[in-house]
Amino acid sequence: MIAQHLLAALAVALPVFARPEPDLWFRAISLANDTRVCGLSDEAPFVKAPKANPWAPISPEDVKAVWAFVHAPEQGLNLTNPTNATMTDNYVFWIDTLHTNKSSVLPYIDGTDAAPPKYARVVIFEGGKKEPVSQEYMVGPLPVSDKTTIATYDYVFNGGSGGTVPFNARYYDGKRSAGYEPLLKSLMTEIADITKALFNGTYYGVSDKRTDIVEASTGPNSFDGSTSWVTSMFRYPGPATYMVPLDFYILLDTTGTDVSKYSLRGFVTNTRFFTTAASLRRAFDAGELKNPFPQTRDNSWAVLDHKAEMGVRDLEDRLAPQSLEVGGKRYKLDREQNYVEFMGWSFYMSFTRVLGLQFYDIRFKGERIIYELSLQEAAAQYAGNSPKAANTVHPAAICIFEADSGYPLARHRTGSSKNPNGFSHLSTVKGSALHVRTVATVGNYDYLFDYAFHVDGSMEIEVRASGYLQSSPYYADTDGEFGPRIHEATQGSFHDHVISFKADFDIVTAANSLQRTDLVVVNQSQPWFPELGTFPQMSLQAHNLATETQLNWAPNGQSMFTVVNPTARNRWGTPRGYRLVPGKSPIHLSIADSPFTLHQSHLLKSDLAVTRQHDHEPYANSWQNVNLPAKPQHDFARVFDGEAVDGEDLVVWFNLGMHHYTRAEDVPVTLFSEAVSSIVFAPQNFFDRAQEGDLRNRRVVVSEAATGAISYEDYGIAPPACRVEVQEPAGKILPWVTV
Ligand SMILES: *[C@@H]1O[C@H](CO)[C@@H](O)[C@H](O)[C@H]1NC(C)=O
Ligand SMILES: *[C@@H]1O[C@H](CO)[C@@H](O)[C@H](O)[C@H]1NC(C)=O
Ligand SMILES: *[C@@H]1O[C@H](CO)[C@@H](O)[C@H](O)[C@H]1NC(C)=O
Ligand SMILES: *[C@@H]1O[C@H](CO)[C@@H](O)[C@H](O)[C@H]1NC(C)=O
Ligand SMILES: *[C@@H]1O[C@H](CO)[C@@H](O)[C@H](O)[C@H]1NC(C)=O
Ligand SMILES: *[C@@H]1O[C@H](CO)[C@@H](O)[C@H](O)[C@H]1NC(C)=O
Ligand SMILES: [Cu+2]
Repeated sequence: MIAQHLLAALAVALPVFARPEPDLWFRAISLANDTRVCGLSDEAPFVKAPKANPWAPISPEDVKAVWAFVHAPEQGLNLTNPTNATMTDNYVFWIDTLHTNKSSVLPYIDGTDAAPPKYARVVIFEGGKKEPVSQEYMVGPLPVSDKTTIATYDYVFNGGSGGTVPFNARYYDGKRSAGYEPLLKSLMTEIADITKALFNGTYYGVSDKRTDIVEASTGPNSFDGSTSWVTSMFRYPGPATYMVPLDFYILLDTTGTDVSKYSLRGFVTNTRFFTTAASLRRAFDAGELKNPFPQTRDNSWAVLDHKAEMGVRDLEDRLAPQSLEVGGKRYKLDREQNYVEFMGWSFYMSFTRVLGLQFYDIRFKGERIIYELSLQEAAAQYAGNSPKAANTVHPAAICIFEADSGYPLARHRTGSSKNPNGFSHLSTVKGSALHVRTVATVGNYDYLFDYAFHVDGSMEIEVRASGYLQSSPYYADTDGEFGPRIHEATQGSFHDHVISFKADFDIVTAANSLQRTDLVVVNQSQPWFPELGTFPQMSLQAHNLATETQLNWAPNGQSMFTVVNPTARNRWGTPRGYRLVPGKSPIHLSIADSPFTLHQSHLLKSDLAVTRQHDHEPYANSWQNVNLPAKPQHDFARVFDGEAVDGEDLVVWFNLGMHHYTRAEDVPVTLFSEAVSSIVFAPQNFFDRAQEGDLRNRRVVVSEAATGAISYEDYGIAPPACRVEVQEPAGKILPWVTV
């Protein structure tokens, strides 16, 4: 194991020479015989964060105190405990940490001001009001004291209604679903004989023992909050329920709080729409409804587990390679402050319920690169379906580790040993990165977010998705138009995933510009080649974007986008910057004007955007936009009001994602290996030279032709004299799944 790990770094040095350098091999092998055990599970060294983390999530005690504060009768909120509440009561939906204003953080983090006060963000579903709404509040300062007040949280939403969302557009939580369940139950009971005959399944209500199909509703539930509806599909239950959908849908009108007014909009099956149970029955009685591809009740084919029937592969009984921090951990942590230092990098982290993991004050060698890096939204748009927004990331699911890059950071051989007096000089530098990794299970998919801090000062963000397709029943007549058939009765619905991020770059200072450098072909003539006349040449034409704008990566990569500090120059006089380098699958949403996403998530419709930083514009989106595509609570498009961004505090927004061209290999689940998208932020004249010369994890081998002597330099960095013993953590979690 250890030998394998070292050789990944060293193999590059060896093939140049006729014989392997004996010392290297010996060191690698001798590890196994050492008596001391490598401290692989040692704690990372402690480092005290320079300042207490001003972005930290509010404590559980604060959440409890805020809970008590809003429930106190003197607040007049007339709240019912959620355990007992129905959709027509007022109850707390969630309590989270309020985004801290940058303007109040900077004087603290960069100066001598006190830390800004913390606030809670509270969502209260106010179904018990005369005009029922969902309302966001801010409660603070925290901890709760007699100075604490409650106010509506309006200033981050530009849709015109602040933190208020009409009842009809409110998120469908369990209590809202319970409101339409009686109607669903009665309609589905009325046609139980039909669903039984067609699909061998019946729905008599969610808690009825005879029910053997599950209802799953999809958003949006409203366009503008004036009406509300439910679109439900049915599936067989089980661990792989997403993969066993039935060709049966029901649409309900669920406008308002009076459930006696809820009604049927219609049934869909056999790609026909029936507005009444009677018309459905007529078609059924006439023998017009069919189920040519019966779904299987056996989920086992779609469960992610070992399939012995697929056979064995030679040597696959051996443990696969592992990534081990054999030299001891090379990063330091202040766990209390969520602060990390690694090879010149430093940063703080925070979490919120809505946005998950966030990074703040990302510096390299003491200089700020990014003030805030945060996820904004994870959306999926289906061909013929609709988006689901992410709103939960479990803060415990975070992992920090350093790993081999899998390639040397740099390598070069120079000189020649053919010349009798010559020599050959081979140099390689170890490549590695600190990874901060988090996995969020959002419905049918597990998203793996990986933030890699490379030793050269570049940073890579990568998102992978694995999990069940929101598959559809197989329709023989669609000819793969919406995705291929992937099982007897299942079709893999083609769809887009788009995941948006905010990167508030502060290259050295807050005053930055987004520089666009176009690689253009120009006609030139060169006096020393008169015979060529004019001929095409490549040239670079750079300019800073003047105002807020949304834009796309250029075809063939013929534009470079760099966030620069126009007044900070490197030694060679060039503005210091970080380049935005599109990585794997740099895409945006395919449909710009779908009614299901109309004004709901404008950022998803371009690759990039640049805006001016404002305390009242911390987000690209609102989590409650999902049911307001026609009249969003927050419309990212409205942020673009012509403000200047050249030499200003700017924010870059970008998307990762994939057009999910579904395939049979999405069974049982989509693979992380293929469902991946990434971006790199790389120094672009930020420094005077590459950030590798100060690394001692490198090897230089010089061979002299005349004497045949080989000299070897390891800069004192040798493998530790210890024996690797992998201890499986409690619960038999194997090393490769402890992400
Ligand atoms: C390590 O120990 C094994 C088993 O005792 C022995 O066969 C092998 O030669 C030793 N290797 C070295 C490099 O000492
Ligand atoms: C829920 O209602 C029951 C019956 O009225 C009551 O006994 C109980 O205390 C209530 N629970 C909460 C958490 O308010
Ligand atoms: C308090 O809320 C309940 C619903 O939970 C509602 O019936 C009642 O009218 C409300 N009281 C006031 C004073 O608004
Ligand atoms: C019909 O569904 C039931 C479960 O409700 C199952 O036990 C039975 O095997 C199914 N029949 C067929 C023919 O699939
Ligand atoms: C270069 O000159 C050629 C010949 O005159 C012309 O066809 C071409 O369009 C020119 N290209 C550019 C980039 O101006
Ligand atoms: C943050 O800034 C906004 C806009 O200037 C302001 O309205 C708001 O009160 C500030 N929030 C806090 C918690 O200070
Ligand atoms: Cu997908």
